[in-house]
Formats: sequence, C-alpha cells, structure tokens
Amino acid sequence: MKGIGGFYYVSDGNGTVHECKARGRFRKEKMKPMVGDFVEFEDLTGYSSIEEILPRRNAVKRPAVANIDRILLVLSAGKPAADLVLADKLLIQAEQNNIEPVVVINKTDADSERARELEEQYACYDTVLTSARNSEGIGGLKDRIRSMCVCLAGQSAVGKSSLVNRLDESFGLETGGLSKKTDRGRHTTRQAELFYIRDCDAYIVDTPGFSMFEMELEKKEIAGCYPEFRRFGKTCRFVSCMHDREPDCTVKQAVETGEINRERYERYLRIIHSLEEK
Ligand SMILES: Nc1nc2c(ncn2[C@@H]2O[C@H](COP(=O)(O)OP(=O)(O)O)[C@@H](O)[C@H]2O)c(=O)[nH]1
Ligand SMILES: [Mg+2]
Ligand SMILES: [Zn+2]
Repeated sequence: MKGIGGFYYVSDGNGTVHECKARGRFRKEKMKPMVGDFVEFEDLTGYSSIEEILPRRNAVKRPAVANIDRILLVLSAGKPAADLVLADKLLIQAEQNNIEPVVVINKTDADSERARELEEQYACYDTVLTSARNSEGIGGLKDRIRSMCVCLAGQSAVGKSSLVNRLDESFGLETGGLSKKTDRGRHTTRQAELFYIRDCDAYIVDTPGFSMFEMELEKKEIAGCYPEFRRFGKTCRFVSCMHDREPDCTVKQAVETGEINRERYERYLRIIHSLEEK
C-alpha cells in the first residue's frame, strides 16, 4: 500500500495492514518493493517480513508504482497553470509502458473555457472533465476506474488527493492550498499510497506531485508514443521520419489542416530538440 522510512505497509486483502520490513537480499539485488506490488510476507515475532516480490506486469518510475491498469493524468484548468510539457512526457511514459492513460481535466469550476481548450489538446486520449469542488465528472471518473488498479499522476496541487476524497467521502485525505507567494503547489501528499474505493471496487494510487522529469527514451522512440502521430505518420516519405524537418511529412500536413493539435506538435518538437541538445 505504501512505503515509509524502510517500512512497507502490506494489505492482506482481509482488511488488515501489516507493517513489514523487506529482506536484506532485496537490497543486494537492487530490488525495492513498490506500491502496487503483490508480495509474500511472513508474520514474525515483533514484525513482519516481505519474503518475495511477485513478478510485475509493469512498473513505472514517475510515479514509482507497479501493476497499474491505467494512469490518470490530472491537469488543472485553474491554478496551478498546467505544465503541459510535463503532461506530454508522462503520457509518453505511459504509452511506452503500455499503460492506458486517461486525461483528467480538474478544476473546471475555476475556468471552464480553459478546461475545454485542454480537452481539445488531448482529444486523442480519453478525457474526463472534473471538479473536486462541485463534484462534476466524478461519476465519469468512477466509470473509468471500475474494478481496476489505477494511479494518479500530475503536478502538485492539481487536485489529485481532492479527487480521491470525492471518490470516497470517508477518506478525508490531506489536501493543500496554493502557496501565496508563488501560486505553485505545496506538497502535502508525501509518498505514493494505494487506496481501495469500495464503491467501484477499484484501487487508486495517490502520489505526490512532481515537476522535473528526465526522459530516458531515445529520440526516435518518442514519435511512436504519440497516438495522433501513429495515425498520420504511416504515409510520411521516410519510414524513420521524426516529423521535424523532413520533406513530405504527413504529420506536419495534418498539423497544417488542424487534424493534429498544433500545441501538442510544437511541444513534441521542444521535447525532441531538448534531447538533441543533451
Ligand atoms: N477550485 C477548485 N479547487 C480545487 C479542485 N480540486 C482541488 N482543489 C484545490 O486545490 C488545492 C490542491 O489540492 P490537492 O488535492 O491537495 O492537490 P494534489 O497536490 O494534486 O493532491 C486544494 O486547495 C484544493 O482544495 C477543484 O476541482 N476546483
Ligand atoms: Mg495530494
Ligand atoms: Zn513525418
């Protein structure tokens, strides 16, 4: 469920959470239990011990979670202003790990115009408009996580913990205001933690926000992680087209005709050019 200061909290599926240490050999093998892991553990005198980490279906680094069916990328239509390069990078990572992303546009109550604009930019993904303040879209969110294990991702203060509180009113997770000086989020969620939402039989991982993200992908893999480029890029003149300065690029043509969102495309160029510079 979560890990803090060398302790791992393991649910036995019958409502009891066991405080466990991990066996020393995991450290030697450079393995660390992750939130979302299935483990075998043993109750010893005074403490419990994680003995095995079962094979993972998938594992992502940011946030650090395993065995996830979907990633809910939360964007804010209000403050803090959405960092869309970060959002695109998280979507690339989800795509690369074969985890279906859902784009959750929260704080619609703060700026419905901006919410619609974001919805348009991410139209090639499943999107849902929500407000943790007035409960708009919470039913739609429940439909998208039913009977799954999902993970929240996104900047700090976009409303991830507030959404979990809306999914199950009994949680009362700590949520944070915006710091007055910077309008940026304060970090109130300190570590990833798994919660069970009884109402829709779903597990959801709440995570702290983050704003820095180094891409580990090769430049040429990145274009393949854009669903809209995959659709239009089959007919580029070059099979290895990066959709940048190459001639006869059907992705660029689709940007011109408005079939591919221009902002998304321009951020893509920024992302691949930043890798070139490195
Ligand atoms: N207006 C508005 N504020 C929200 C909404 N969701 C969350 N907030 C506020 O945004 C701040 C950060 O929320 P929090 O859930 O802690 O964000 P997290 O860091 O992503 O978990 C808090 O002050 C919340 O009350 C929303 O839908 N509308
Ligand atoms: Mg939080
Ligand atoms: Zn191309």
